[in-house]
Amino acid sequence: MLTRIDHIGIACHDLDTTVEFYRTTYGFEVFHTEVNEEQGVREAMLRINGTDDGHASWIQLLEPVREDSPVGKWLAKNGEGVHHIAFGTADVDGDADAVRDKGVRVLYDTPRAGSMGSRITFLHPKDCHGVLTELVTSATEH
Ligand code: CMX
Ligand code: CO
Repeated sequence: MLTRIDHIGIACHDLDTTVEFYRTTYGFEVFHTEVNEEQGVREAMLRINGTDDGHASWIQLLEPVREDSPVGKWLAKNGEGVHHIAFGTADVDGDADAVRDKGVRVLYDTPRAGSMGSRITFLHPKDCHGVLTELVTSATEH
């Protein structure tokens, strides 16, 4: 069951400059940064609020580490902006299967490694009314 908006993923050219914008404009602080080589991103997680299921909602700022990565390609085509939304669930495997059974393309056979030890998968934007949609189970849920 999807229980929260886990995060909004935002593509940017320069992570440090974008982090500084979120800090000075809204007061959001960086909770965590990492490089995810498999996804081709350097990222910063800004914690926005806690949620009813005991987890949190985040802004995920994404800078590509290579041009041929999903975020690199998207930035070249669209410029900076909202890249994806992510719904949180305690059971990413089960929810991915349920969505697949409804005819939506799930991009990975098995969830992969996401931010902060989470497990993630993606739904094809063309099957989701133009929205790249991520499903995520956070580290403390699995
Ligand atoms: N949102 C909406 N539509 C998107 C999109 C996005 N983020 N990315 C691509 N598309 C659209 C394109 O506009 C294009 O549409 P048209 O054919 O109408 O022009 C179509 O999808 C195909 O796009 P493409 O540029 O040819 O890109 P690919 O097919 O090579 O890749 C996708 C698209 C979704 C398969 C790829 O971006 C992907 O695998 N994404 C999942 C992984 C990811 O995004 N990782 C980064 C975030 C990591 C994290 O959150 O931790
Ligand atoms: Co994400």
